[in-house]
Amino acid sequence: MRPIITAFAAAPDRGQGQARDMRVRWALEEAGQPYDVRLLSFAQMREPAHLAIQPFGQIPTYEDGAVALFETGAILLHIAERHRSLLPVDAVARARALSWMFAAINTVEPPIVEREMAELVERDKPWFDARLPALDAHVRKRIDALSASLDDAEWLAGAFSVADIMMVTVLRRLDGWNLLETCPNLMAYVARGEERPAFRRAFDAQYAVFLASGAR
Ligand SMILES: N[C@@H](CCC(=O)N[C@@H](CS)C(=O)NCC(=O)O)C(=O)O
Repeated sequence: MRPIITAFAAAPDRGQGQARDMRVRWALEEAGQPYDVRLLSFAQMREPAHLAIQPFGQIPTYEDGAVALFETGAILLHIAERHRSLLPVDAVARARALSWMFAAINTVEPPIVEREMAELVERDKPWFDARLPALDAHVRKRIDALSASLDDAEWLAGAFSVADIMMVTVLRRLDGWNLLETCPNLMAYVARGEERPAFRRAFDAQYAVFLASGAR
């Protein structure tokens, strides 16, 4: 069975590829695995059929007949385990790549999401301007460490891997914040990811959903 993933019927980012289905689409494209997409409204995301797969009522999910998964870390790991090109074969190198994949979602993404949420729900609050520098500093601490670690390497763990799919999609969330600009190697890293044909196919597929929604 072709995998089916879920995605927003109307993504709040207006097709910029920042919703988390983008990382799943990209992994499937890298793997050469065709897939179908079930588009969900916010109301459908709260319905029992979706909650049975994603208990928090979020996207994306992944179903392939054998498994029904939520959480992009679990989904990308599952895809990578089925398509050897996405993780090193050597056990030690594989473990290192997985460390980076989890660092992307567990260490780098949280302060980025915290800042996004503040922009979204606290922008008009009296404390917002005072809070912003601390939020930025938390993000900067993470990206400075990442930048030092990546140094002049092309990818995080040797050859391109699922870790890079996760990290590049996480860093793309910084678009428009002028925080990556002091780390030229990370800007080049994100650009390298975005230049991959599989990234472009994934991006175009989710952008087509935005165009079809008529919400220009
Ligand atoms: N940790 C989850 C996060 C999923 C998530 O936050 N999805 C967002 C879209 S990118 C969502 O569904 N937001 C709507 C909501 O939380 O109600 C994962 O990595 O899959």
